[in-house]
Amino acid sequence: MARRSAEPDCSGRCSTGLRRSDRFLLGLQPARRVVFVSHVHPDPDSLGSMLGLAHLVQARLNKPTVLTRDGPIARAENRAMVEVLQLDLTPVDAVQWQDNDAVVMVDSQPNTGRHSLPYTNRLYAVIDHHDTPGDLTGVPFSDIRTRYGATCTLITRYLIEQQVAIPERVATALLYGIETEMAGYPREAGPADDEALLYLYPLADKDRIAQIRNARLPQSHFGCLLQALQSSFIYDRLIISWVDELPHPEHAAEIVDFMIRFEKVDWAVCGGVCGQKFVLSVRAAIENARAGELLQQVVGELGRAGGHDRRAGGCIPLTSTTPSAIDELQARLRRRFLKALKIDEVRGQRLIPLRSMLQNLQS
Ligand SMILES: [Mn+2]
Repeated sequence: MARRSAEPDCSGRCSTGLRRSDRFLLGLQPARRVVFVSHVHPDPDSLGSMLGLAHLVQARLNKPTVLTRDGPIARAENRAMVEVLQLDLTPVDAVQWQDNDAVVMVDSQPNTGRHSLPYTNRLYAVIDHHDTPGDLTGVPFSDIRTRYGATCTLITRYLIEQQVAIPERVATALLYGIETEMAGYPREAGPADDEALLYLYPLADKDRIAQIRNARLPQSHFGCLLQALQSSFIYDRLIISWVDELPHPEHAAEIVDFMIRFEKVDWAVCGGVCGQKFVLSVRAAIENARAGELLQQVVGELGRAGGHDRRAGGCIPLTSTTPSAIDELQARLRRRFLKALKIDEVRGQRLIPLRSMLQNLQS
């Protein structure tokens, strides 16, 4: 198993003897309020990280905090997390900015195209674990640990370092945040992630976790899934599924999470139109897949992409959503995926043969 090795400087003590969590808190002293931001359509790792850091700031500095969301939260489990844990999230474009607000970005980096925060000049800190490097110029504090499976792991370490007691609600959010980042096989996790999970488990509300994990699905999920199954083509170890219209961008992620379990493939790609954008999601079932880099290469100048070793997402702004324009884009992306994965451009094979689809229609 090529597990992630431990960070060489785990304690993060620098020459001043301060740990990273000390420096993080020290720099927040002049702030009147701390506003937490993350990437678009925040996921459990973002939500857990914001909640965990807000708890640290309240406990250690006794300052008011604001948790935000950038765009809607669509995935059923993520919506359930917000409801079950009663997370109070302010839409990022509705924040009443005040002088002396310090902004802390978690699970994302500035200028990666993954957030719509207009005030990156107010950024005090960036805390993240993504491979997708952003522009950290002028940001006083940053802690980027790409070896960690989750940003929540890093936040849990801050709380342990600062000896701050973790209440049940915060522990539940952090645990679920780490757990979702480690879904799939092979896991993208290391000893630090497992340590954090062990620490949080006795503190978390397992019934609430079960409630979130088994969130009820909207009707649109099944329509997208059917379209994806009917459109899926297999090319060697790759399966590509197109959905005409994605009511929520996160349906693409739900579909690849499902398709990657197909025993004959190592790569699953799903794409579909969501408003004026073409949304892409990728999963890999092999180690050192570098899915984030692969998707960046495939999307190239057409849009933006990023992610991790085995999971990636991207989006392409559309100038036209006519069927022929979408067909053309799909064909282009398919060619690029095949090229990037060094798969001969042969005729793909349908996952579900047309014959059986027609039989179903007739009966
Ligand atoms: Mn994350």
